Amino acid sequence: MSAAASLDELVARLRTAKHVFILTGAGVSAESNLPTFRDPGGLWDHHRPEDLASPDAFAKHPARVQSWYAHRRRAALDAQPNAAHHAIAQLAQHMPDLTLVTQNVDGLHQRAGSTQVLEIHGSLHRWHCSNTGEPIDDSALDAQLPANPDDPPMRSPSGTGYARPAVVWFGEGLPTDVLAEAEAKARTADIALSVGTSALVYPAAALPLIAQHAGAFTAEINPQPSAIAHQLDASITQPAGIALPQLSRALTG
Ligand code: BJW
Repeated sequence: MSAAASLDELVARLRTAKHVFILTGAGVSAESNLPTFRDPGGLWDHHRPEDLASPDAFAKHPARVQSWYAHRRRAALDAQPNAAHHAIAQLAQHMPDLTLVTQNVDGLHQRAGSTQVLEIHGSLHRWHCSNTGEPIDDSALDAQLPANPDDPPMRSPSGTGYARPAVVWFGEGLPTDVLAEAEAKARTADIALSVGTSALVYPAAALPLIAQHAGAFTAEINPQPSAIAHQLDASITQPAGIALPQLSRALTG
């Protein structure tokens, strides 16, 4: 089926859908110039995940992990939401019930106006003490996070641990309540859309399949078919910043 035919079918289905479920990944922010993880030139092209996005890496070299996340936090704050983020926020205002689940930690969905975003991999914009969990104020981050791996690591205000971002590293559990809500919403969806994710990381990648198993029509929007594309009902091989505004215009214009 062509991308245009899939898009038309999706629009027709969305017109009568009661509950829409959208899962997003790093590809949604690619057009805001934030790199994805696994595309050529992506974050994992330059770094090994186990050196930066794991509890072991943080224990061995907190300043290296902190400085990498400090750079990504700054890049996310400097980036602007793109047409895909805005289209999702607009769609939500015209659908009876839309659940947005994101693997992204950049906060761009919220800045585009989406509310109640389920951040299953956490956020770059919340930091806490690695020992006590005590939240750390933004203003302290700007002043104290190391700019370079060789700078001293930032300790938490209590001094008993280090500042860490509230993101989910490999081997860590996802926030239980957020994941449970995402799974429950997936089970009641009429339509589940997977947008801008390689669908290689679990349990996130299973969410559209949970929706499908419970009876939802499933589709993805991704210029490159993801690992689960062959299992979904439709695949729109376009950038999110092209396909989502088309969907939104067709439904709201
Ligand atoms: C565009 C585009 C455009 C480009 N428009 N698209 C089952 C099977 C196998 C393994 C496992 C399993 N269950 C668990 C595991 C282990 C592991 C895992 O999945 N490993 C696999 C990699 C093999 N999972 C975990 O460890 C998870 N934890 C867990 O399961 O815990 C169990 C537990 C329970 C209780 C106690 C203790 C433990 C945690 C996973 C955490 C993932 N963390 C990261 C880092 C987050 C923080 C950070 O940002 O640094 O999350 S890794 C990274 O990958 C990040 C992302 O959210 C995640 C997904 O990546 P995403 O978004 O899909 O990006 P890419 O780059 O992969 O893809 C981009 C896509 O965009 C591409 O397809 C492009 O084509 C597309 N694109 N431009 C639309 N314009």
